[in-house]
Amino acid sequence: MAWQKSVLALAAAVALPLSGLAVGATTAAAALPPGSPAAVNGQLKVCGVQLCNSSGRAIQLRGMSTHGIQWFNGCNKSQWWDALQNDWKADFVRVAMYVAKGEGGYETDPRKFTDLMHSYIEEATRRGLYVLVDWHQLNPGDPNVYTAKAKTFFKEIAQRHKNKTNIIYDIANEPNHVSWARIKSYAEQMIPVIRAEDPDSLIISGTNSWSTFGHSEQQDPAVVLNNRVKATNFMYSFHFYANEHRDSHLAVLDRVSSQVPVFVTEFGTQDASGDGPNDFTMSKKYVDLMARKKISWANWNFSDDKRSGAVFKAGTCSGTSFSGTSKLKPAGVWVRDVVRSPDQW
Ligand code: IDC
Repeated sequence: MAWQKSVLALAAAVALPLSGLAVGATTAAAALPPGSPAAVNGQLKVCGVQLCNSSGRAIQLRGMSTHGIQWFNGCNKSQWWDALQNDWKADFVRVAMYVAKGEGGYETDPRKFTDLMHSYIEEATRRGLYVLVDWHQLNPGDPNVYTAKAKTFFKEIAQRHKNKTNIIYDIANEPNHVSWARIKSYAEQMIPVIRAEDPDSLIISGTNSWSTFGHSEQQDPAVVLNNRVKATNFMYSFHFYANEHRDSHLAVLDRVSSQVPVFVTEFGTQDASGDGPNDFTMSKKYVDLMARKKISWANWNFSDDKRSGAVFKAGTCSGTSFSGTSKLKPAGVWVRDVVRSPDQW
C-alpha cells in the first residue's frame, strides 16, 4: 500500500521508532538506516525511460550481483556484507537464484531457496540497500518452462516483503533460444501475480537472446521495441561482457535505452564465460554511456569463484577479510572504483 510505504520511508528517513505504525498483517516493514541508498531514494518508479526515486528524480543505481547462491552462499557473512555496503558503497545487491535442477537451483528444494532469498532480502534491508530478486533461469532458455514455479516463488516473496520499499523483482534472467513473443507472454502472466500482492514495486524482465534485445542471436531489437510489455513500473534488462561484446553491442544498448526503460542487471569486463581477459577500455565505454544516460547496473560477481569475473581471489570467502583491494582480482579492483564513486542523486 502506497501510503504505508511513504509513511515508513519518512519514518526511516527521520529515524522515528516504527513500533506504533500500522503495517501489513503479514510482516512489519523494517526501518531503513537513515542516509542509506534505499532510505534516501525510497520507492523506485519508472518515469519515461528513466528509473526515478520517490521524488521523481532520475537516478542510477550501481550494485553487485552474487554468484549463484546454491554454490557461493559461503560468501554470505557479515564481513562480506560490510564490504559491499561500506567499502564498495553499493546501492544494491542482486541475488542470483538459479532455477534449474541441473544447476542445483530452486527446483531442487523450493522451500530452502525461498527461505534463503528471504534472508538475503532481510539483510539487504537492514543495511539500507535495494535488493534485486533474480529468478536466474538460464537453461533451458524459455522462461515459460517454469511459469508455475515462478508464480509460487514470487507470490510468497511479494506477500512477505510488500511493505518494503527496496525490493526489485527480475522475473527472467536470460531468456535464450526463445522468441520475444513468448517472453512477453510469460511476463504478462507473471506481472499480475506480483502486483496482486505488491502493487508498486519495480519489475524487470530479461529480453531475448540472453538479455540483449535479440542482438546475440542476430535478431533486430525492433521486435521488442515494437511489441512492448503491457505494464507500468516495468523495465527491460540488457546484459554484456565487454571483452566479447564490442561496439555493435554497445550501440544496441544506446539505441534501446533511448526508447524503453533499461536496467543492466548483469555485466562483466571479460568474456561471456565470466572468465578470460578483462577489457577495461571497452568496459569504460559502457560504464560512461550508462552514467550519462543514468542506466542502473550490476556487475557479475561478488564471489571468490576462480574465474576472472569473480571479484575476490579464490579462497577469500573462507576467511573474514573482504574490504580494501588486497583480496581482489583485477576485475574487482577496477569495478570497485566505479561502484564506490559518489552517487549522482
Ligand atoms: C556462469 C557461472 C558458472 C556457471 C555457468 C552456468 O559463472 O559458474 O557454470 O554460469 O550456469 C551469464 C549468466 C550467468 C553466468 C555468467 C558467466 O547470467 O549465470 O555465470 N553469464 O558465464 N550470462 C552471461 C554470462
